[in-house]
Amino acid sequence: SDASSTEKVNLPNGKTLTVYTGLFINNKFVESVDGRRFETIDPATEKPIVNVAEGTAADIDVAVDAASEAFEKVWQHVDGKARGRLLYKLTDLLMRDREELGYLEALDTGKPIKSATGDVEDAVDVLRYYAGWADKIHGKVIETSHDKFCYTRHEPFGVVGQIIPWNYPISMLSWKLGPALACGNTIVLKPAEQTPLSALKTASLIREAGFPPGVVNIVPGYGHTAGAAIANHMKIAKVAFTGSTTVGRSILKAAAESNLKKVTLELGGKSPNIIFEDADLGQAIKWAHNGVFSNAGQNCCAGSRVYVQDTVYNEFIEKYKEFALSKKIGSQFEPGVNQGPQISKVQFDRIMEYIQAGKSEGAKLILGGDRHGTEGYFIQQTMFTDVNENMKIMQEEIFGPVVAIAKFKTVEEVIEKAHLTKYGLAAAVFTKDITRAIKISNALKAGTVWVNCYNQVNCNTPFGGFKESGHGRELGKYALANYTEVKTVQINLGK
Ligand code: TXE
Repeated sequence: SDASSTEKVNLPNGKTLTVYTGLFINNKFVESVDGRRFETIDPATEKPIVNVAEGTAADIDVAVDAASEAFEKVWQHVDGKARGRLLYKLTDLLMRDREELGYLEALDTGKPIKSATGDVEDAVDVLRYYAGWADKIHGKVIETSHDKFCYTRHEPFGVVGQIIPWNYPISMLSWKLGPALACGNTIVLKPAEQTPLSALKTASLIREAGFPPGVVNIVPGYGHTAGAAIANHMKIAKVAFTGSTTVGRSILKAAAESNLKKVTLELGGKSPNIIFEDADLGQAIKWAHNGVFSNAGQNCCAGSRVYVQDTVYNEFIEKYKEFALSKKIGSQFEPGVNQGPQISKVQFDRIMEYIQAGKSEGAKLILGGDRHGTEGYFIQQTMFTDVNENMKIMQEEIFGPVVAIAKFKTVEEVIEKAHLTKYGLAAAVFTKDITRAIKISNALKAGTVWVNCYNQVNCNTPFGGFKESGHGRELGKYALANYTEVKTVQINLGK
């Protein structure tokens, strides 16, 4: 029974949630090998929610064995149609429990309940999309010569490892589980230590949907222990990671030094958002705000460098500030809240250091710059102007509600400046001139370019980074290539 692995948690809005707190291995919630547990906290109150079982390398071994046996004995014999049906069943259960999952996600991440519930719905979209792919994954017949018959098969790897971050816990879960399961792999996944709860609740639904034991294993734990064990594991054939560029680099190293497992990485960004004088300024402001402040700035594709053409610069800044002031900061369950707390004390401190760096390097603070309130990891919406590309706040990913606004004159100048970071995840351009929009989109070194919008990510459009923002693409048909090996079969029909 799960009795020892669930707890009741009361929410400020009077609701009570059942929270799963064990490691999920072989369709059972279990304690960790060494019995350790760690706290997950509510970032709006800084108070612990529950203690969750803490997986370490020994638990990853157990989970990999489970996943490996499930692959060999069961999952590789389950055809695409049946895999798709299981994924669809899971999405039905996620929709059934959507409200509860939204509350759980809001509680664990601090994000407003509306955003959290939206994330659950996005995750369902992604899983449904990949459910549809499960029976459409196949190779090709390739003509070679008249006395040969040659075809390819797109085969699953077997056991794949997946490590996800805390900014969009349930979305990241869906981006990882969907394509891996559609392609027929079994999984050992580690959620971020800050946000294990929605993944564990989803685990209970995976079991309820009827996935065979061992197909999906979810092991909460820390990065340097459980995460590193996944990256180093000799029996994991592929690892997918979303998180910091520093850890992404260490995962690539671990893969190189262990079994050369295949690696996909979705890492940080410092995305430029370019606004021309002919843009619809009201629209540009709305999107530029959403671009950096949504999810309290904890967004890998955040448009944290806003470049505004000199002729509309002053007007833009005034209106941008005014728009920001119309937004409300507060805890998850307060009505009408737009921005919640940062995820943790560590992130809060890191962001405050960046704000300090901005000030001491001579940028002009025109809004915010301080904590919001007295309890919880809330930070005011913060805007800097008078910045240049040498400043820390123009080079490094802040991952908080902080935007740097710069002025430019010409297209050539702004493209050159846009490229002066090591990242290349996303970019945006605002203009009514279609030729200019297309030429700039072609020129920008970024995995996604938005024109007259921001943060538009769909389950069927590829997402990933140029340069040090990552390896490979997630979402869309492109993601399937990350979860299959291609086998060429040559048959001799002659002598
Ligand atoms: O990330 P970590 P952190 C960026 C963002 C943020 C910074 C630090 O700039 O300020 O990273 O955040 C696991 N081996 N992004 O420290 O450490 C960890 O347990 C294997 C961008 O939280 O990269 C968690 O599950 N795994 C980003 C996951 O990696 C390890 C989202 C992410 O944590 C590990 C989050 C190790 N040695 C942060 N160390 C995005 N691209 O969206 C940690 N982990």
